[in-house]
Amino acid sequence: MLDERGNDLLWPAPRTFFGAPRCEDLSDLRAQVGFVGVPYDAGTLQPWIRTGQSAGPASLRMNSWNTFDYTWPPGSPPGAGAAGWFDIEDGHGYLEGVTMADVGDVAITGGDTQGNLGRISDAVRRMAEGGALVVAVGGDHSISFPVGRGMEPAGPFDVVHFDAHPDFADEYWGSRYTHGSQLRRLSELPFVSSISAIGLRNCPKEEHDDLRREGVHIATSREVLEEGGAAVIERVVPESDRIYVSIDIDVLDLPLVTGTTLPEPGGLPYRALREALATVAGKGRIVGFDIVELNPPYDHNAATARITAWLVTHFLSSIFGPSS
Ligand SMILES: [Mn+2]
Repeated sequence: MLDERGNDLLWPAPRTFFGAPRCEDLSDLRAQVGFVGVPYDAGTLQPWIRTGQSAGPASLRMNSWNTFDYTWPPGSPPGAGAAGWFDIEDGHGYLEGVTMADVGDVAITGGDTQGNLGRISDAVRRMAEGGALVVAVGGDHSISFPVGRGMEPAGPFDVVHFDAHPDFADEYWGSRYTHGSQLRRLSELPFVSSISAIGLRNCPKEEHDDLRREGVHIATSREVLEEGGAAVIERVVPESDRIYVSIDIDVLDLPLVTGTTLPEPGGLPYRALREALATVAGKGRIVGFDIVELNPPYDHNAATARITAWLVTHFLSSIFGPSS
C-alpha cells in the first residue's frame, strides 16, 4: 500500500528475505528464485560444537536490507519483479525484473530427524519441480543433504561445496546425517555427478584420503589465496550443464564470520569468495544453492548476517548477469 505521495505506507511483518513477496502455497510458486528457510541445527556435532544455526533464516531475513532490496527504490509495478540494485564498481544494475518469492521456513519438529530431513526434501522438491532456482538458508550444514536430495527434478547436476572443512565423514559415533557428513551423503545420490570441495583448511587426513579416493576435485584455502578466486575455480571445477552450490560461510576468514559455528583463521577474503562464486556461475546453469552455518547467538553485531546477505546478493547477481 502506498501513501498519497506514492511511498510505501506499510511494510509487511515479519520481514521476508530481501523484502521478496511471500508465497503461501508451493503449488503457486512461479518465481524465478524461491527462498526457503531451513531452521534446523540438530545435525550439529553437539556438545563438541555449538548450536544456534536454527535462528539463521530469521536473522538473514531481518538483516537483508541495504544490500539489494526487492522493492527499493519504490514505484515498480506489482508483479514486475525485483527493483534491482546498482553496482557502482562495474556501473551495472543487477536483478532488475527478476521474480523472487519467500516460501517461509520448513516445518521443523524437535527430535524427528528423518521426518525433518524428509520435509526439507519434500519442500525443496516441490520448489524445484516448478522450475525455481532454490535458495535454501540454513541451518547447519547437514541441511545440504536433504536439500540436495530434493533437487532431483533439476538434476543430474554437479556439486560445488565451499567450506573450510571437508564434511565428508561417513559417520560420527554412528550418526550419518550430521553437519560433518552431508557432502558424503550428497556424493551417494545417483543424480549427483562430480563434486568440488573449495576452501579446505581444517581437514583430517582420513577425510582428505577419502576425498581423493572418491575423485572429489579439491582446492585448499591457500590455493584460493595464492591463485585467486577466479583462477582456482577455472582450474578445479569442471564445465557443467547444471550445478548445485553449497556455501558454508566458515570458508571466509575468521574475523569476517565470528557469528558462524566453527570459524577458522587463514580463510578467504570476501572478494575472493565473491569472485569464485561468479566464476562458478560461468561454469554452468546454477539450479540452486544453500548458504549455511550463520549462527545468530554468536553474531553479536550482525556482521555475519550482513556478509551472508551480501553473498546471496552477489551470487544471484552473477547468476542472472547485469540487467542494465
Ligand atoms: Mn560445513
